[in-house]
Amino acid sequence: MKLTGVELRRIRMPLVAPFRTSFGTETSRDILLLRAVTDVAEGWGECVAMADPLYSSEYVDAAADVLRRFLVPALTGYRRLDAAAVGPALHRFKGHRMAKAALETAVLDAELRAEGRPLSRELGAVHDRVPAGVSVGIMDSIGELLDAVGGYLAEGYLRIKLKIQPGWDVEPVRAVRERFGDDVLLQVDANTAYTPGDGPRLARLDPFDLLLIEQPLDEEDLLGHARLARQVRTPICLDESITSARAAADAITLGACQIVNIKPGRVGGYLESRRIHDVCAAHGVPVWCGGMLETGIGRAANVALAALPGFTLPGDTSASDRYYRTDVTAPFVLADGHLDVPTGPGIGVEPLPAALDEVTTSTEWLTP
Ligand code: OSB
Ligand code: MG
Repeated sequence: MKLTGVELRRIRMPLVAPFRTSFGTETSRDILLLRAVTDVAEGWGECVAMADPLYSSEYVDAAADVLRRFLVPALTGYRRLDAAAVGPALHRFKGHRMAKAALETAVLDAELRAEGRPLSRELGAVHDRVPAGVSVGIMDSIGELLDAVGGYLAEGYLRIKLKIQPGWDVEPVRAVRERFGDDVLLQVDANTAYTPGDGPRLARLDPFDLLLIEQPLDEEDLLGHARLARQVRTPICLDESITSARAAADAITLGACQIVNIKPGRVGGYLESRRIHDVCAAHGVPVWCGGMLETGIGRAANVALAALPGFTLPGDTSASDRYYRTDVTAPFVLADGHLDVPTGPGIGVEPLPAALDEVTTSTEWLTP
């Protein structure tokens, strides 16, 4: 396969409701989509970098810049390019995993479409639908939170994740347990908002039987998470800290986590995600698929990944309407608390041209 060029397309997608985390509030997403054009097929990739470097060091303008100046040009001259060659070709450029993931995914989608093979099969999926959880942002009041959680449970979501930060942790968790009972699968995500001295405070969540506490401490603080894991009964799950299969192996060996959130953008793509899945499986560590408020493009690939056997917990793979009034693909809908794994070639979905044009803010054509 030979890469002819890559289109960078920026879209603006208003969220159906503001999404507040310990690092900020999103009301609308500024998203970079990639379309890889090759001699045999075209493929799509969604870059999950956010507008500001608050979740990680990456941000969408930087992703576009590094793709334009370094990553796409590095694929020049490959007469027989395939997705497996993309990682090695980009390896000498440090970091920028979200940008690399988007490029690798677009190439992988083109390759699989040309061969008529679905991404789910390529990755080793064993399910044709995946259980859906939902990530619920920080709210202005407990009443508002209970209304939101009640709505999601009524829709059929099988697991609730509450965003927490100091001052919004024990009370919201207690309120959700009191209102909706002990059977609800419930977990929390701090996005690094706590400090190593917060062990006793986080141990106050133990009585609520949470599935996990996600990323309480700084992303670089593996030792701190290992110490914290000895102070709390609730399992620790890492998100921001897990940037590669090696990081996952290190964190598990150190005792810094008992569960891993796999986000393909954060780790450089779906091929590295599968390696993390395999490392975790070898250690008996459950994994689940995280999300970055993706459109249907990124969601399709995440759902394929979430169908691998080690994904034993429901992911942040919610239906399209949890995020956007109109998606750029046919919407993912919740059926009996699950999303169907796409069965078509590649990622199995395509942007709807009119819907895509409606939200496009700019396009740029890059030749390698
Ligand atoms: O930490 O998992 C996170 C959204 C944006 C950035 C970071 C995170 C999230 C979510 C939402 O929790 C996941 C989703 O529904 O896509
Ligand atoms: Mg998280």
